[in-house]
Amino acid sequence: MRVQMIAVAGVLLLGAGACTGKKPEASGAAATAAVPTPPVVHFTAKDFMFQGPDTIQSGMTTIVLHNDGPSLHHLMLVRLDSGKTVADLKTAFADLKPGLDMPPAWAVPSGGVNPPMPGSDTQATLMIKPGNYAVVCVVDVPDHVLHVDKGMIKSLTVVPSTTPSAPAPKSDMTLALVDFAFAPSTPFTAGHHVVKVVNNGKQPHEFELIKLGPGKTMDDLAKWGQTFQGPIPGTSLGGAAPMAPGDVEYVSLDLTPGSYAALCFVVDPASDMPHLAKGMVLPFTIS
Ligand SMILES: [Cu+2]
Repeated sequence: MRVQMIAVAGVLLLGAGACTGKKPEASGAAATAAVPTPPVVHFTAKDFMFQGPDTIQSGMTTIVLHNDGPSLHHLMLVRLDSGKTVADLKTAFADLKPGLDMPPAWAVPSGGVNPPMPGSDTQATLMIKPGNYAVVCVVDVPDHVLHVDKGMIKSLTVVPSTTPSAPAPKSDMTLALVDFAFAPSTPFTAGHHVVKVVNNGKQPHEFELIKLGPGKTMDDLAKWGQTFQGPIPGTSLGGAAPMAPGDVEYVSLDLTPGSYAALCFVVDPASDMPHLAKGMVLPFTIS
């Protein structure tokens, strides 16, 4: 993940060089107009705080999340409407009853990056509109206290970009999120994929990808999911943090043989049940 991140940053640096008037060396490749790459924004999650920029520009953006751990953390963007502030959101989260992880209607889940394992990175690319946002972590492992209530909330101002947005990344498969299931356009296969994640549901949904550890089963994962005690029986490979209906996000994955599960932990307000308990689990195997 680190290597990939550095490669992306390298492309960005090349782009920045072009903007300051430095010309790329003449070559066959230089004759073809380069497709602009979305800018990369880096955040670090720690127990229990975020480090990252206070202001970014709008447009297609790649968010890289580094987890300094030791806990699992994700990064969810929450757009604040109706003049509400990060302080209002803090209060709203503190007032939620245990088990509910979704903020009130004026706080719009706007995607982000699902958890990397401690010491690693995950990333996602999405169109970010101008506005006032909070960056939050609503993971509640291991004691059912939301990390946002332990300090993992930070304001992020998105100002209108002065340059045209980079185009969306090229995807090779689509993963539709519906109420309450995952609907991939093609089966997941080994290798590198850019997955276009689309929320076609009426509720917010997320895509969390876990690769089961050797000898571990879906039963082990379900048991862990009931109590969150002990280490996760696998590896969190990230994915797309909760997105509003209609939202689109692009997730890069490198898949190797093994057993996997796609999960959505968003809570259904009608039943107070996490979507995974309503069927939003997709186990799959790559041979
Ligand atoms: Cu869901």
